Amino acid sequence: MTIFEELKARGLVFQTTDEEALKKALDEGHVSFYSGYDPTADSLHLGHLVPILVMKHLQLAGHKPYPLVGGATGLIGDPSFKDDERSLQTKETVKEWVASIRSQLERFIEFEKGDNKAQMVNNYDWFESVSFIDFLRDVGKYFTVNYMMSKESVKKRIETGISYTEFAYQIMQAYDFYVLNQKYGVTLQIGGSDQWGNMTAGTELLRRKADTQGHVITVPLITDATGKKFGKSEGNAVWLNPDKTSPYEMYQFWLNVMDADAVRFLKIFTFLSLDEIEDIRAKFEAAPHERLAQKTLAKEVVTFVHGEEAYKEAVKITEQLFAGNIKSLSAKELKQGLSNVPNYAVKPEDSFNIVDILIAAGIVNSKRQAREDVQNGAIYINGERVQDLNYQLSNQDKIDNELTVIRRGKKKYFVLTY
Ligand code: 629
Repeated sequence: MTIFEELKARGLVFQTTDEEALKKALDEGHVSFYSGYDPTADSLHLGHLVPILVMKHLQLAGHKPYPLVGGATGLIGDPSFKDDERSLQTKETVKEWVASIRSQLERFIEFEKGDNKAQMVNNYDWFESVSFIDFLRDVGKYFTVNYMMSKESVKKRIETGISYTEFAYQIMQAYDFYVLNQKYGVTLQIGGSDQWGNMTAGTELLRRKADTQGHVITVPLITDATGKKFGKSEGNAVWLNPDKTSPYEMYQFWLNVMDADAVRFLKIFTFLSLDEIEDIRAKFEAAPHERLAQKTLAKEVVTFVHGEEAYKEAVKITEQLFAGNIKSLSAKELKQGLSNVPNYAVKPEDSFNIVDILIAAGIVNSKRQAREDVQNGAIYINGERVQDLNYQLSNQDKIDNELTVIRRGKKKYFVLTY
């Protein structure tokens, strides 16, 4: 199987420019390619992972990646399929975000070894010194306003409103493709399907200004089996920065993938061979309740993004929480595993009596209810049932001197911090 056939078979190709020419280029030798990431936040998220994985597949097949951080384009704002104008971030903020995104990208592909090792580029390096006059004369001349307005990605905004700043974005991205072609021989750009308009503006500029054929591959925008946009956990983006989305949370995200999506996602998000995935599919379909596909997905992606240690820790947290073994977990692990449960910061003047603390922490509403719960055996401190109405919380109940876990009933958790 060629790399292009492999990408297609995995569901990683949505659309391409002239397919025959693209296949020929990939078959014939080492293609230098690029894919861009704008600093619109201090971290990448799961939506960015698909083109990163395609970069990795292409690199493994011998092609040379030029991941680009948009130090310049991040100061402008890509309007593609956005309903509203973006608010501009300060230059300092964008600079900080460039640094974080750059160091995230560095972890996913090979930058050290081989003649096709990746090279990071930042479009600020060439936009910084290009003059407005030269840009309009040397780049703007190749684009008619009619062409720029006809892009699906901005069509709606032409009616509802778009600044000249954001409207110019597509020719900035086009110019990047041209610069990377001239400097490094880059002839292929990868991006999500929302990037088609910007990327083909680039091949247009390559053709007209350099008489060169450039290629584009878009990856599909991932949706789940119900057609919903993928990559959100309880309404929030799943970030690649472990301080924003813990490895445990990401692990849970993959574990909870619907059966109907799991095998498709294995092809998209892991590097397991299609044969291995076929094997998993057969076992999974014979015993879906064992969730082999989800578990494999969670293992592969969390290990790829956060490393093996973090993956093992996520499994440990999941298993111990499930078994109610609070004491076998550290405060750090409990904070990951219970990040979504209500938290109460105990005040020095609070009573440490179990009944009082249940009320102070808002775990129950009345003294009567609190007494009843304790007596009925519904209250657990760090996994152990407490039925004594006179129980006083003490230092022994503080895990790592930091927190106490209270459980009410089967699985309602609360955390006390000190
Ligand atoms: C200069 C900037 C370039 C080439 C690309 C770019 C960035 C591009 C963009 N991409 C999205 C982003 O940065 O805005 N104009 O958040 C994002 N991308 C990954 C995928 C995407 C896309 O980083 O292409 O489709 C998400 O899956 O939205 O010379």
